Amino acid sequence: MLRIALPSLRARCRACAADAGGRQFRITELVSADVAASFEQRGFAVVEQLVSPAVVEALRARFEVLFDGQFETGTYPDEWHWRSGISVPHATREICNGWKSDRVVASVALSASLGRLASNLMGWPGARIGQDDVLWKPPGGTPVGFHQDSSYISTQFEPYDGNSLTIWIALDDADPEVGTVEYAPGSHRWAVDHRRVVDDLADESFHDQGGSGGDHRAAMRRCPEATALLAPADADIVACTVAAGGAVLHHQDTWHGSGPNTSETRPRRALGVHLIRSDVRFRAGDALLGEAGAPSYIYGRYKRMGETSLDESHFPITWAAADSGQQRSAFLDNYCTLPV
Ligand SMILES: O=C(O)CCC(=O)C(=O)O
Repeated sequence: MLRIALPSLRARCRACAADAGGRQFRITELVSADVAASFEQRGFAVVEQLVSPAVVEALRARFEVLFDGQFETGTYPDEWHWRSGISVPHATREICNGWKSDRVVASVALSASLGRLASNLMGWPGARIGQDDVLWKPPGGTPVGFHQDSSYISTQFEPYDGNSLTIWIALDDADPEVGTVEYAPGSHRWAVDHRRVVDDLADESFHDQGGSGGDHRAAMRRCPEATALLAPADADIVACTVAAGGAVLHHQDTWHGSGPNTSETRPRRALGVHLIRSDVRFRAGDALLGEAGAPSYIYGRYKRMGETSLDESHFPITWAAADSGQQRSAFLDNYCTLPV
């Protein structure tokens, strides 16, 4: 059960911060009671105007640069799916942990505002980045296979329940034509079989773009609840229409993915920010030693041998409550360049 102090939630923005050119950078910190209620009941919620137009413009300007392999910090991102001249042009493009390569991406993904928003919504003492996703679905772009973020994020950490949250920020107007994010409402309450989702990780991954007969929702259909609870022909699936600068928040166990971009002209760019509870620990076990239960390959490579604490170099704390005994990782304020 989520610990949401509904009466204390109210729509509020940080005071606008402007750069030397007078552009106003802003990220919403708190969400309305309606958003919190939708998140709890349906497993996702739309937040209009989460970030200001200046933030959208600043992020959009990094896409060509990043996918061209120009990494401002000199550090490669942890994953870089799609390269100009090599990859299929219409494949959906993804960079994971762009925050390590680009300080504009870092400014948003590691902002205290998003960490505070997540912590208030989830009842956490603080938030860390789990990973970011720089997502670019070009005109004609391929679908994203249905999955639960818990299958590759939450299952790596303890305690499991409610330990991660995704904030998907639209950088173009997102609607069904361009393959916006789709959700199975209420699927965060379906039974979660940890062993199954971890074992099936390869099949259910983001990049399984409908291989099973061209159906990008195929992985979800293996859940008994998908047949029992969804209306025939997936009539219950919700494809969220979100204007650029708006966002969708989703629960770690909510089944989601997206269809193809059927537009011939409109790209669908987004920044996914996957935040985790600041006081989680890795599951015990080290994969290199062949130990049972070890974290899987995506996150396990950041685990220190023989211990379960998280390294702030990979999982910086972006916001922490004053009484949490933790604090925002010291290096972030010098590292992040946008005034958000
Ligand atoms: O951008 C998409 O279509 C899917 C994004 C996603 O799976 C996520 O942010 O968790």
